[in-house]
Amino acid sequence: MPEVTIRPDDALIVVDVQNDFLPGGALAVSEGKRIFAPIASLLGRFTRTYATRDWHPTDHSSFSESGGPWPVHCVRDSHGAAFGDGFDLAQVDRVVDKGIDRVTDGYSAFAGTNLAEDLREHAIRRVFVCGLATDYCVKMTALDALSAGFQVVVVRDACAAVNVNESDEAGALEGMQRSGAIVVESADVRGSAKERAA
Ligand code: VGL
Ligand code: ZN
Repeated sequence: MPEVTIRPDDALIVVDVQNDFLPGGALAVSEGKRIFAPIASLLGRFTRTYATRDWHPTDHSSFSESGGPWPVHCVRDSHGAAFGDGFDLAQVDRVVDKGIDRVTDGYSAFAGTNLAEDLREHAIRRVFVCGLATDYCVKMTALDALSAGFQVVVVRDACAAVNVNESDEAGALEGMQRSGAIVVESADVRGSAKERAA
């Protein structure tokens, strides 16, 4: 896999590292815990860092009781919607809430948010995407970033998949690459756009 060096016009987008997507949560990604160390290794190295939150109303259309595919998850202000312990929010410049109205599925960090405008305001041209889940919100965020004209780097080991079907992770990575994203490992991300404390 390729190496990539962080530039001043790069931003980091950490997608949905929330209790409900972590082991013990309502929609747990079984390997969710594995992403904490790779994410920690990325935090603090970007000009600008975003963390998204799935932030649903109690009657969200994606919930099975409303006819959707998922169990109730990430209801706004609930424990399940809170960021997972061990995710260092102090290193995040902006939290982006998504899926806040009843009918938007909210997979993409760009859907119904002003993330694209915020990135442009800060002269960001490339985004590094990581978090949960590779096959839903990470994928849709990466694809929308490409559509909005940003270059996209997906940090594979800093993501984990729901894998409703066993091959969903591979399919998602392939789909993102086919659309123009670069997929790297966190160990192959070099440099920093920020002065780091010694
Ligand atoms: C997600 C399913 C439903 C995700 C969010 O964060 O990938 N998946 N809502
Ligand atoms: Zn959701």
